[in-house]
This record gives sequence, structure tokens and C-alpha cells, in this order.
Amino acid sequence: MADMQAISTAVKDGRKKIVEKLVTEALEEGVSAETILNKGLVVGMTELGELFKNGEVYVPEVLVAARAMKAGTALLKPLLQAANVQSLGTVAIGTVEGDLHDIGKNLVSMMVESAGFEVSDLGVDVPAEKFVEAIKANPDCRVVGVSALLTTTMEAMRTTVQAIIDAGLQSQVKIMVGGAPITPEFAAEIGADAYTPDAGSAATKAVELAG
Ligand code: B1M
Repeated sequence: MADMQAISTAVKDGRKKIVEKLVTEALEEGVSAETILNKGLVVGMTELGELFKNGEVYVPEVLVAARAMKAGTALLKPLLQAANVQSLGTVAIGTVEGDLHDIGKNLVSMMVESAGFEVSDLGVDVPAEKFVEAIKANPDCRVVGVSALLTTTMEAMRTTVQAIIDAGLQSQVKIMVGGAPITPEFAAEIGADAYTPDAGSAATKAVELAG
């Protein structure tokens, strides 16, 4: 029987092949992609984050776990996107300059795609100008998603949001921000249109913002 605990443990231990096997088996047993994502993969990465914070594991372990997590989410991606029927426009998304964390941003991309958007993924370590250029280059871009995972890169988020406002693009796009250190208060302070705490609510909010 599908065991979400085993999936989260395999992510935490960085066991890519086991993650792929357990996710495949769970899907075959009819467990939904959302359940596997939220009760298995994300739980494992969150638990690992605690160990990392407490100095019980180090960057190499985290990298191996991130690789296992990505392998698992790659299997879920087509299923999370299967319900997508109409295009609601484009969401440009990236992680701010100086920040290399992309797992959360990739989950947001997947959920936003599954809600019916095209996604223009700008990657990680994205300078403010690149966000601005991407919006200008895509008239269909309705929402821009800005992610930051480090307290030290929150200022780069502020710079990015300001650059989008300064370029006069707020009449074209709504700015959505998120990431572990970001709060609704910080989002409001820097002039973003929306803050969402997780990938599911980011997708719901993107639909609302584009409407
Ligand atoms: Co980093 N790291 N890391 N790390 N890392 C954190 C973020 C940290 C909290 C760990 C800790 O100390 N507890 C800590 C930050 C502390 C702080 O700033 N206060 C930290 C640190 C310190 C660092 C380094 C500085 C470590 C070092 O080198 N000494 C370094 C920085 C590198 C850099 O970016 N310049 C570093 C490096 C790394 C790795 C490369 C090893 C790896 C990243 C691999 C990758 O992403 N490809 C890594 C990882 C994996 C983590 C932890 C363990 C897990 C992050 C993650 O993927 N979580 C993390 C600890 C933690 O978060 N518990 C940690 C799972 C993911 C699903 O959640 O990313 O929060 P999350 O995304 C969520 C929400 O935040 C939200 O939705 C997502 C899904 O629900 N969300 C959005 C995210 N973006 C959003 C955008 C939105 C809306 C919602 O709208 C646009």
C-alpha cells in the first residue's frame, strides 16, 4: 500500500531511485499527484530543512535530497497539468538575484501551469532587469512571480518589485511574491500585489490576479 511516510523518508535520505519507484507505485495505486506531493515529497524536504537548520546535515545531503525531490516532482508534473484546458495568459517566474533555491519556485510553476497558464521560467539568480525584460517581451504576461528563500535576498526581491514598478509595468502585470522568509507585511511594504505562502495558493491567486 502507498506509504507517504516512506516517500518523505526517501526524499530526506536523497534516495532518488527509491523516490521514483515509490511515487510510481503510489500513482499506480491511484493516489493523487497532489497527495503524493504534499503528504510525501514536500514533507521530506521540510523535515530535511529542520535537520539542516540544526546543523545535523550539510549542503551535500541537501543537494542530493533536492535531486531526489526533483525526480519525484518530474513524475507528477504531467498529472498536475492534465486538467489544464484553457490558457489564462503567461506567468513569468524566477528566483531573485543571489538566490539559487528553485524547488519551491518550480512547484509554484507546476501548480500555476496546472491552473491553465503558460509559464515563462526565468530560472534562479535572476537580476531585476531580466524580470523587466521578460515582461516587456511578452505582452501576454499577466502575472510575474518573484521567489526568495534567503533573508539576505529579500532586498533583491524589493529591488525587483521596484524595477517592475519603475518600468511602468504594473498596468500590464500583477506582482506575486513568495518564499519561506516572505510575509504578507513585507510583500505589502515592497509594493507587491500579492503574497502567497505555498504553491497551491499561488495558483489560485494567479487566476484571481489575471481575472
Ligand atoms: Co538553502 N537555505 N541554502 N539550500 N535550503 C534554506 C532556505 C534555509 C532556511 C536552511 C536553514 O538554515 N534552515 C537557510 C536560509 C536561512 C535564512 O535565510 N534565514 C538556507 C541557507 C542558509 C542556504 C545557504 C546560504 C547555505 C550555505 O551555503 N551555507 C545556501 C545559499 C545558496 C544561494 O541561494 N545563494 C543554500 C543552498 C542550498 C542548496 C543549494 C544546498 C539547496 C537548494 C537546492 C535547490 O533549490 N535546487 C538548499 C535547500 C534545499 C534548502 C532547504 C533545506 C529546503 C528548501 C526547499 O526546497 N524547501 C531550506 C530549508 C527549508 O526551507 N526548510 C534551505 C521545499 C520547498 C517546497 O519549499 O522553497 O519554501 P519552499 O517553497 C514553498 C513556499 O516557500 C512557497 O511555495 C513553495 C511550495 O509550497 N513559495 C512561493 C516559494 N516561492 C514562492 C513564490 C510564490 C509563492 C509561493 O510566488 C511567486
